Amino acid sequence: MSRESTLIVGSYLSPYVRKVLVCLDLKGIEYLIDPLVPFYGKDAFTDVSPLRRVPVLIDDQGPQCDSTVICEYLEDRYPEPHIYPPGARQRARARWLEEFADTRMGEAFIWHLYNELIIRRYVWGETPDAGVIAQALTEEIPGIMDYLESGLPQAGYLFGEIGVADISIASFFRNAAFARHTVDAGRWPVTADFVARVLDHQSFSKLRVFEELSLRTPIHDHRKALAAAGAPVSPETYAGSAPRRGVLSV
Ligand SMILES: N[C@@H](CCC(=O)N[C@@H](CS)C(=O)NCC(=O)O)C(=O)O
Repeated sequence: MSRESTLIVGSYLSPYVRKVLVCLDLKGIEYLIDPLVPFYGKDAFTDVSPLRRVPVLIDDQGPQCDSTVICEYLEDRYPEPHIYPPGARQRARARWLEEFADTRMGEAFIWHLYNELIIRRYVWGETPDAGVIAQALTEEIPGIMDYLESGLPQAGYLFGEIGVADISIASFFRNAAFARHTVDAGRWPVTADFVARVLDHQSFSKLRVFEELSLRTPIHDHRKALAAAGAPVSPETYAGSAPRRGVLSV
């Protein structure tokens, strides 16, 4: 597909958008990106994303919402190279780990850490809730890390080639790093190595320059700065000027 025919709506700072961008790259699908911070979506954003969440993929088949739906759509439409493993059992395991990452890691790493420290401050101008952050750091994240440590491989990826389960898990650690949280490699050495290995894959590492630029640039200047840095920014945007609260709370 040509670059012009696939549009991704969503910021380089979202772990769910990152997951889709890495999968697109692995499959060799070019795309344009509207790097929308979802709270700034104008009315037309609701038409393509009823929950007002990113990512959204829009192509000749219309809009698709939700990173899991999008990755499965990509796998169905462009099977090679595969991002889900073969066989019912392994596929189910990969989907479970993707779900664990998107739901449980999303809750702790995004809503209770990144959202408190970054979104609350820079989108809403509010003070982070120290209690929510402490609970994430002392209870939620250690529980997640213990679970990952017992199931991740000591070398390579989860199911042979890199795939959606590796990508979904590793993606959240980028946002943890944006919130200045790093894995305690002494306590969770397998997970620390795994995350470093996956994030080092070129489909992740090529996004770094755009992530770091987004982090240090005021939200309204993201499009201009990213286009100047060579990101494939779309000519049109779903962004409006004022932020509004999301549809769901987590
Ligand atoms: N299950 C969704 C979660 C997407 C999601 O929560 N995206 C966040 C950005 S990291 C968002 O759009 N938040 C805005 C909101 O919830 O109002 C997926 O996998 O795509």
